[in-house]
Amino acid sequence: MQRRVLLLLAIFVVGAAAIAAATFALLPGAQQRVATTVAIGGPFQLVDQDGRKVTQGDYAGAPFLVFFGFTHCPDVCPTALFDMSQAFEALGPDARKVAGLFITVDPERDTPEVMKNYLGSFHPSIRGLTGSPEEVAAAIKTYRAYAKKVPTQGSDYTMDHTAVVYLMGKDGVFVAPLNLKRPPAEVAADLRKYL
Ligand SMILES: [Cu+2]
Repeated sequence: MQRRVLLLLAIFVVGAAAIAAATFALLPGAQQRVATTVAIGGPFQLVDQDGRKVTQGDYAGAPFLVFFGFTHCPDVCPTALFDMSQAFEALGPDARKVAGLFITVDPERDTPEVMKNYLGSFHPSIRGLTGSPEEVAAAIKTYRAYAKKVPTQGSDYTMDHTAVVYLMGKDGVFVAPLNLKRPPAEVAADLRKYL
C-alpha cells in the first residue's frame, strides 16, 4: 500500500517537473499566444431597449460594465442588476459617464420592449441590449461567456449563463471582473479609477 503511494508520488513529481520544464522552454512564445487568444470583449452589434442599433463604439470614452443574463431569470440577474444600480447610485452624477450593459442571452423572449419594461426597476445607466439570435451569439462568443437553454416544465425553459460582471476600460479593453458583492461605495470608488 505504502509503496503504491510512493510510486504515485514519484510519478506526480516527475510529471510536475516535466510540465515546469516545458513551460519554461515555451515561455516567450506561450506568453504571446496568451495575449492574442485570451482577448475578452470586442466589437458587437446589438439593439438597445429603445430599439436603437448600438455597437461597442457607442460606449467608448468611458468605462462600461457588461453582464449577460435574461429577464426571466429568477435571482442571479435581478440581484446583479440591483447591486449594479446601488453602485451607480453611489457614483452620483458620475454615473452618467458609465454604462452597464445588460446583454440578453434569451433574445427569443427579450425583445427591446420587454427589456425596457424590465429595466424600469433599475438605474437608468443600465442599458438592455438584445438582437437577432446570431448577433447575441456573436456577442456571447466575443466575451467568452456561456449561455445554454435548459428546458423546464411543459414547453417552458430557463437559461444557464455566465454571471461575471466584466469591467471594460474607456478604450473598450477588458480590465477585470467586477465584484459587486461589496458595499456600493467601494464598487463606486473602484469604478471612479477608470473614468
Ligand atoms: Cu440570470
